[in-house]
Amino acid sequence: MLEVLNTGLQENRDVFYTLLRRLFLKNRPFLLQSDLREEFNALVGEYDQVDLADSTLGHFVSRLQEGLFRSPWVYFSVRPGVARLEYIRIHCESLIPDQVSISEFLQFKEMLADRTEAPQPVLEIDFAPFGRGFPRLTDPRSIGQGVIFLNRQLSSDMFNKPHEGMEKLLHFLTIHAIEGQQLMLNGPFRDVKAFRQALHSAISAVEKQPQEATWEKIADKLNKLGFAPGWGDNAARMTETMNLLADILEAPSPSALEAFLARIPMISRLLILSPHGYFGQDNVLGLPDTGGQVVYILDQVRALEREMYQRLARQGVHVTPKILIVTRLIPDAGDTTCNQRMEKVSGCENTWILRVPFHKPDGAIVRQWISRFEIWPYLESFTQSVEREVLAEFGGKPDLIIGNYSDGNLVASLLSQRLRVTQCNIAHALEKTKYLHSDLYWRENESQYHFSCQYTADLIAMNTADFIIASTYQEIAGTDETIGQYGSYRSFTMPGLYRVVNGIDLFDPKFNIVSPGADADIYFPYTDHERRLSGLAPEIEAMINGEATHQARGNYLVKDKPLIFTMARLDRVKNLTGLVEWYAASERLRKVANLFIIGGYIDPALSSDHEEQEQIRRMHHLMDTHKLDNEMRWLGMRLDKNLAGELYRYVADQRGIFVQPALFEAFGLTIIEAMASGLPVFTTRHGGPLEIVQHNRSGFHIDPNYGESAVELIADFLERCTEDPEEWTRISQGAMARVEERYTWKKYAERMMTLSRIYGFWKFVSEVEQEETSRYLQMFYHLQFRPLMWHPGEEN
Ligand code: UDP
Ligand code: LCN
Repeated sequence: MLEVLNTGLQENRDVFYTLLRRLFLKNRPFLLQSDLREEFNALVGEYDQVDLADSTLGHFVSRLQEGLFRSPWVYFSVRPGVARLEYIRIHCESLIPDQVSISEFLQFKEMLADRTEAPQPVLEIDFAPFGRGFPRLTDPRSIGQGVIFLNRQLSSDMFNKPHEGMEKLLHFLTIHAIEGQQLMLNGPFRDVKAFRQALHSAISAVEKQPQEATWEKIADKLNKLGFAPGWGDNAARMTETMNLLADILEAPSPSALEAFLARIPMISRLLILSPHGYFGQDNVLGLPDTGGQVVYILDQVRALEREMYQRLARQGVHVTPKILIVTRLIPDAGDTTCNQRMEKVSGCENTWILRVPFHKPDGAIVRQWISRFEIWPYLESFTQSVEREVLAEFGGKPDLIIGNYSDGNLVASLLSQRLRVTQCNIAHALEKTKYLHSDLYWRENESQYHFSCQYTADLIAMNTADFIIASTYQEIAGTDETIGQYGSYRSFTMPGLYRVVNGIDLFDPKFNIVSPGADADIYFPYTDHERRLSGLAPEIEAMINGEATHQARGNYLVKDKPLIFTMARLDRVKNLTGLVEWYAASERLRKVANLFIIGGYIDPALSSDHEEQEQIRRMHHLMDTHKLDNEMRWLGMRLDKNLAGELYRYVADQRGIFVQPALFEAFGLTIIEAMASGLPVFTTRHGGPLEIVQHNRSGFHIDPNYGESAVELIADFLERCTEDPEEWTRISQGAMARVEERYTWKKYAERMMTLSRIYGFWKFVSEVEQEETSRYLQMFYHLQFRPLMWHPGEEN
């Protein structure tokens, strides 16, 4: 981008000079992309030069990410494209730009934040050297398709170094066992050549059998040849699997390797970690820190268990899979089941929620719910208890550990390092992009949010993970305009603590996009009359049109207007109060629709979360000031899933819409639930929803920072629909089709099980090389994370 700027300067030096002067006049050390663009656009208007916006300078400005200002210097971070960042500094008078390193850029930033004249010595974190020698993607468009790349890499390694590659594969198959049962091969084989001969003999032996013959029928013969169970549940399947391996030995191809590895029975014990919040099956959704992650995991395990059963059975392995979801036991759990140690997951055969309490340093159990921002001090002893309990419950080690969110991923890191088990991370939402400058001004936020712990834990967890599942592409790499959630961990600084110059490599093949689904048994189209739960209609009618109670405020005067519906945890970032403000200010909206909100409590005294309490008070304040009680209804209650599903459909029956106004939304399960029900959605363009919804086809994007435009868009649509009902149907059908095509748990489970096998194999073949990273991360954990864990005054 330096060259681009130089050309831009040759063409429009005067404009750039004026731009910098104006930016300096703002007197703000840190300017964001929006500030920089806004000022440039104002200049474009003044200069009245049509082509200025399309000039080289215009292009440069459009790629600016951030500007740091301290006279006479300006430092810019520039984003030439997705997943790329460059740093340029320029003297405001001489206008001579030069490229600077990320380290220099961050040093300058620290000086501005701390108002110092010289950079302070601080630990610099750089994970890049550990990645040397490991394969990396190169095309940003391939980010998030790591497994495809890895397969290609593994098969080409085998092709180029056949002897070494085949030896490793052979070794892997020879020591492979689940639940103590030897599978695939029991050898011994002198070398690869000897194995190849044995494989061909095995294939001819199996081919002679009737297609449906089981392993037991041929076991004697195959055992003698060095084979163990796991090849298939009948002769036909065994032949296929053996032939896949024969193909790989002959000429390894990515597709054969993926197909073969996907068949190896590797996963029968699955450990899922989700410590924070209220993890339960009833009465919890909408409580603080308790939302999509719980829904995601409960739906995920149902799909995964089914897939695990099927895959083991197809390979002829008679083992009952078991899944444990480990969360925190909360003795004072209100009307939830979070005080029970074990809870079976309904709809599953052998999947359990196992709850393990948090302990204080004196050994006492922590009795009450604590915010996800406050749980860091408890995780280490929690991990130790979890290890003990899980080994006992499983009767051995798990085959795969899946962490969820920052806390679960940290525990997953600690456990998988100790037990040497494949680790998968799911972030759900990384907090860093939600709060502006939360890294730079970490000290200011420390007492409330403890971001220093959280970001350190995130760095450790994402670097120890064997693979990472993201729900969307933008979660990893962002868009043309915005940095992705993982992207925000590439380089950042927490002044006085440490500076990160290479925190995570977005081109690492560990990243894979596997999107969650909406439970198709619950969230189905409003047109599917046969499955509708019509018995719930009176309850829903009372929820919408009933009297005001301790759980409901507002009562519609005109009852037949379509509803603008939203439902979320009452968290500031969800911006439900923002939606109320937009509605209150818009005559047009108030005329065509009523507003219906589900979230939090009506009585702030019932809430134990300070952010939620503040939002509850704000909601009341808005309803009072704008006199909304006749046009808006707010419910502070938890719905069970069936009721929620029927409610979406009920709103659709009346040609309503669903609005998701969050300032940032990592993914947004409510959005796909509403869409699956056939409800047109208007959803924030900040985060995953931008990718879920195709604007004006399966819903609409709104920008919560520009409430007025959002309101116009919604009002336009609702007015259009009154004139032409087909308009509503067009978007409704688009929404249902989109979910069916992209967001199903069946697809999720198939992908997930294949990935866990391929990354499991990759971990096995590359374990020795990863030792250095692991040692460095242990040091980072002990020297950085542990001292941050306890906060002054909290030890007791
Ligand atoms: N939900 C609910 N009742 C509420 C609030 C939320 O049942 O009062 C459910 C909602 O149906 C969805 C989940 O909780 O399944 C919220 O997930 P989402 O991804 O939208 O947001 P999160 O809370 O995870 O940020
Ligand atoms: C957490 C969030 O904030 C949501 O955006 C996601 O949909 C949810 O987790 C499930 O991954």
